[in-house]
Amino acid sequence: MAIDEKIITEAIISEYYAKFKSCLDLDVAVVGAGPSGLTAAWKLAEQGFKVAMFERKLSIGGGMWGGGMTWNFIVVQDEGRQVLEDAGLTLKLFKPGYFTVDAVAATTTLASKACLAGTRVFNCMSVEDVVLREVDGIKRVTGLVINSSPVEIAGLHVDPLVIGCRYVIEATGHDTEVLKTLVRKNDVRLNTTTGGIEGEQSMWAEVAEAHTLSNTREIFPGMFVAGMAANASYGSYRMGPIFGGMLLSGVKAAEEIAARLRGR
Ligand code: 48H
Repeated sequence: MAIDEKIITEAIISEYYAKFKSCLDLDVAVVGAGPSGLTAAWKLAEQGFKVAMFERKLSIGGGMWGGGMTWNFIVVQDEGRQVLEDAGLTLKLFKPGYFTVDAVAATTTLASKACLAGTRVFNCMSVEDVVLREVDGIKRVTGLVINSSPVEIAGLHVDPLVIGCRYVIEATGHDTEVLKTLVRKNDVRLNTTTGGIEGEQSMWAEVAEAHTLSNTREIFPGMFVAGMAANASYGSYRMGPIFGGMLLSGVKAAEEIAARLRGR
């Protein structure tokens, strides 16, 4: 077959343009493609919601690839194990209640589930701000301000573009970067005890895992926090390379948002 490079270029332009254009009005925009964001995107997209995921890095998967300290296995407790089994992974019982799974297999499988369910993935895309609107007298996040990661990395002064959404899932991990921007730039009060971001505490895996789930909620109208960002926002602990909480947090964010979207 003769190959025309211009057709290859045209194919990429057309496909990307169509994908981007289809994402101007989303049901859910997920920021951060770590385990919690991937799980939430998978669970929402498989129900038919229009979901896009924005990830700064070239690869999706966040902090799960490297297991603990680059030793690439993760641990999952009884709670949360089902999520990986539903994705098609086989876990190995290490000791009662503790299961192991290859970190690369877990990351690629979750990424595959999210993509195959219909999530529109924008890797190499950084979220630099949110869109705020007053809806019925209440300020609400109604979209994301996005820019190409190479623009961000090069420090180029290039204006961003915007997508709209009913809900944002803030799944940016330890840094809670998008939530921090919302708080820094606007006179807003979060749904936390202090009204601000309470900050992450040191290691206490058992409490951290339970809190990851209870802290997964709508922290500001239109914005849910999930995964490590949930604990960092509500002042809870870290847990190291045990991932049940991350997975269940993604499931919970998806369930709560799906219920809201259906009720509207
Ligand atoms: C676009 C962004 C932006 C931005 C960040 O850190 P993650 O893996 O997030 P979680 O919460 O799903 O999983 C946390 C887990 O990996 C972890 O770190 C654990 C369990 N730690 C415990 C411990 O004790 O240390 O992924 C977040 C993703 C990353 O891929 C970032 O690149 C991305 O979000 N991201 N993407 N725009 N502004 N900020």
